[in-house]
Amino acid sequence: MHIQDIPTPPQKPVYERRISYADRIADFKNPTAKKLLATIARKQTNLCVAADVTSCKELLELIHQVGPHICMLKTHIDILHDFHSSMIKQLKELASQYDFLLFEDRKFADIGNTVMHQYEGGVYHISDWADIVNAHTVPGPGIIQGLKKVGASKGRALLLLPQMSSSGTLATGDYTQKTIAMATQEHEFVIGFIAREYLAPNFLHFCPGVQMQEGGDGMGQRYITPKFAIEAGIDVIIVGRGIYKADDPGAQAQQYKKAGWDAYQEQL
Ligand code: S5P
Repeated sequence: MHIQDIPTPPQKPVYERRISYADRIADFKNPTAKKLLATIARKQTNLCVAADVTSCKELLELIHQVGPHICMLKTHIDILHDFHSSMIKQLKELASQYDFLLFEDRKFADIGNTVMHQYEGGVYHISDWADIVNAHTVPGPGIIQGLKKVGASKGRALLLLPQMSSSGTLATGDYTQKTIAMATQEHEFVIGFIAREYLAPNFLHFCPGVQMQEGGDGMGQRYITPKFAIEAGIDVIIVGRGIYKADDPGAQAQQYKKAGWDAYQEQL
């Protein structure tokens, strides 16, 4: 199909039934999706920590605290003020030691040729270490083609953003539906969505903007609770400040892990 032809999908399906993480492994061809689902089932955690700290030391300390309780660590590698390339080796080793996946929240947003270079090269060589990355669909489906060229042969996976957690987001309505349609055309490489609710079958749904109390941060972020997110059909909750700003991030991660897992089990 020509990349300009994006069919509009049918009405959003209603979230009906929770299928266990383990039982969904067979639904995916993408090895990263399979690995993530197996990790969630094995460690009994649907928690991803958003590690938005700004120094390498803080990042490494946080990983040692939360590593045992998470299925995935989400990074913004470009906010580390003292980034050095040896961090990548350490990140990979810790991901293996604590058994979690790495998600670089790069939110690519340019034409295919540009994102290809941003994903593969530059300072961060993201495709060498990030199991999962994400992309906005503003440029159209060419962005998926560019990322796929680099990531597919390495078994990597892509998430799209049909929705955002922030107030006033433009990612609603037709934009949301067209993004889902783009994902459907690339179902092997695109494994899921950043979303606030269940959007489509056979995709994984990752929800940021989660804290124990509903509310906001005064800069547009909108928080829902782990239970609310899971009940809305979310598969992985993403928690940043709710964990890394806590006095004891390890203990706090355990609380979120329990909240997310209990809510999931109640649905089975
Ligand atoms: O819509 C979104 C998408 C993302 S990936 N809203 C978000 O907040 N995020 C990211 O999730 C954001 O960049 C940050 O890293 C994390 C939320 O952090 P928190 O501190 O508000 O929990």
